[in-house]
Amino acid sequence: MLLKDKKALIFGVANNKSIAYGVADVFKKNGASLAFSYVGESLKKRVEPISQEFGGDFIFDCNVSLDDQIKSAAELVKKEWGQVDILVHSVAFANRDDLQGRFIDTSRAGFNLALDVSAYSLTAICQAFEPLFSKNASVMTMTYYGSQKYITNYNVMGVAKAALEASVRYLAMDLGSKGIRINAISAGPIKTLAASGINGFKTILSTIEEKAPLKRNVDQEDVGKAALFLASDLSSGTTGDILYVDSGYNTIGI
Ligand code: NAD
Ligand code: 0WE
Repeated sequence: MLLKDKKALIFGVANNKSIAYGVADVFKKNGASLAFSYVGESLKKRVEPISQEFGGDFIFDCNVSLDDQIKSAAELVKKEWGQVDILVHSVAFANRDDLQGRFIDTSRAGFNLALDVSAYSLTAICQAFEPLFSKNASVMTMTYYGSQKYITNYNVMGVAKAALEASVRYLAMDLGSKGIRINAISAGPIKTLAASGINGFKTILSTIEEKAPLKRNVDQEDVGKAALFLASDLSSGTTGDILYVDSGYNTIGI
């Protein structure tokens, strides 16, 4: 029970395929208390039963591009829990049109949207929740290798993930003096809602099976187990870092 008596706030469950769902599952099995965010009424209907399944303490509406909603979320969490031990940021969005064709065609509005929801939101959340983080709290976010190398169609999301990963390093310094750690998990491709309808996604999955050291794709449970390490005291000496959960794909050259 690595997370006994720990309170974990989870942003980014959409359904039972979400990476955040896999993380919640492992956290629950290790004794954590959970609370979940959702965005708008349609996702509330999906998140409510998932929260019930995990015996969640409460759910809350939070569009991470709205400062007011982040502030209200922090107020609610303060009232319900008083403090937060673990915070999971598993949120990204870009216009579908910007995840195909040439990156050079990205509009200013599309760029700003992707960077706002997928990168700045981590800083906005840390800012609002900083007073609620317990001593030795652990924050984590989800990233992808398209931040480091060109990946066909990932386009503006690659730029957003590069900003997200750099944000992790700067937030680690600001929060470090309080004993708070923040890291990113760089997951290999997983078939979730955010991956559905992506051109060439099947090719990406089969490339991993063929080329990655482990010769298989990762799943939500692989990510959940890495998240357990980052959430628990086992990672007491690790912050500002990117932990790859990608069957080793990022380590290969030829
Ligand atoms: P998902 O669709 O299940 O989760 C994405 C979540 O983002 C959803 O819950 C959605 O409601 C939320 N979201 C979008 N816009 C939001 C907003 N404005 N405010 C609040 N929430 C918002 O897909 P997923 O694959 O589980 O994605 C979770 C994270 O994992 C993302 O950061 C994604 O970039 C990252 N990731 C995914 C993969 C993959 O292959 N699936 C690989 C590496 C990293
Ligand atoms: O980060 C992601 C997904 C991000 C994402 C996906 C969507 C699809 C639906 C952000 N915004 C949207 N907007 C939508 O309207 N991944 C790591 C999964 C992913 O997405 C890709 C990938 C991979 C892998 C897009 C192109 C190429 C590869």
